[in-house]
Amino acid sequence: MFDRRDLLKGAGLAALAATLNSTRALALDTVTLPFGNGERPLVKYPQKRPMIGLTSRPPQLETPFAVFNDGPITPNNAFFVRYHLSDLPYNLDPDKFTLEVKGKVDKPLKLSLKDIRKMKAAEIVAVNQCSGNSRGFFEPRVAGGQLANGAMGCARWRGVPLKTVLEMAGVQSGAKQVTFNGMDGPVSEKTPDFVKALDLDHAADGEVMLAYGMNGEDLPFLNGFPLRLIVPGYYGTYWVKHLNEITVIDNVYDGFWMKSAYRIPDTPNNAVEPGTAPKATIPINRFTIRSFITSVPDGARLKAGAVTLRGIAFDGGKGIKEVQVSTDGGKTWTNAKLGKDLGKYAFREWKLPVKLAAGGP
Ligand SMILES: Nc1nc2c(c(=O)[nH]1)N[C@H]1C(S)=C(S)[C@@H](COP(=O)(O)O)O[C@H]1N2
Ligand SMILES: [Mo]
Repeated sequence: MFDRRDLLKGAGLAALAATLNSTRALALDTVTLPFGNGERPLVKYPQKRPMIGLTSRPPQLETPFAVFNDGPITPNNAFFVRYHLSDLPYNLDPDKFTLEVKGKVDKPLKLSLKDIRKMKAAEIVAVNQCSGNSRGFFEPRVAGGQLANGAMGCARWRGVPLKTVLEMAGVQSGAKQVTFNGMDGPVSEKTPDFVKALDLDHAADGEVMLAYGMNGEDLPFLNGFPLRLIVPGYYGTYWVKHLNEITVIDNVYDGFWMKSAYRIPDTPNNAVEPGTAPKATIPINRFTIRSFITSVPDGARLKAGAVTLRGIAFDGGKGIKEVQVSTDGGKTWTNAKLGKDLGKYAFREWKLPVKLAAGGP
């Protein structure tokens, strides 16, 4: 619809705004996700290939699952999109963009994109996954976007360690947390702005990153152009997009998106009996380990005999050492062959030739 140079000039953003504000023309087709009320429009947004549309204001897009069988890196134009608030910064000018670093620091900073790009760059391959990924499969249903398994993706992120910037600003003693705010906002004054917080130790661990690059390109607008936070191993909720405000604080941040939303049960395995509410909760944090078969669509029928199963696995940062596969309901297990190791936060591909018995799941 427009190219990256236009986007950088700002002209593209106006086109983007126009497109995003008239979503009716975008539906190409429909897809049916494998659970009740799973019909979704297939929609085309700027810088994206046809994606599964969840909402249009704000735009929320799920990756068609077949993409995950193409390799361990999710292409930018297929990467999922999640927003909470509909006032997106369509009119941002990357030349005027500034990142503010303030609060309990000796030297508050205002950094331009140029300043940030001049600093020593770091790269990390890491999975971004929404806390609500796969929510549509829950029984009983839970409130929130009814997503299948496409609210995740793995990319090579490029930027500067947050640690570097915090050191430049000089964090004062007594500081406890760092908060992150992006340029998007609510359309009603009553809706709390989307602000997230990390403990200072975590924020300054050298891995948490201010990223401007994704798979060798600028971030797509809908994935946080021109700058976003990367929190390897942690759920996407912390990966604040269009990030322009970092505040060091000496208390525990109690804004809505930390104190009330994105909380999980404070129980072993963070689990409760389905349909019950936990007594105490904590902020959601590291990914739970997961593994997917990507070569066979959900519900597909296969012929008995030889077939090679392929998939991906990832976790919150220990790294995948082994994937085992069972084709007999868990009676026996065989080690799959792992693909290239792209780092402990990346998708790890696996494959295994198996012989399927005639009949059965
Ligand atoms: N500014 C801003 N950043 C945000 C959000 C948001 O609503 N606004 N949503 C978060 C959530 S919940 C997720 S899962 C990730 C999704 O990142 P993506 O849209 O690039 O896939 O963005 C995070 N960063
Ligand atoms: Mo999310």
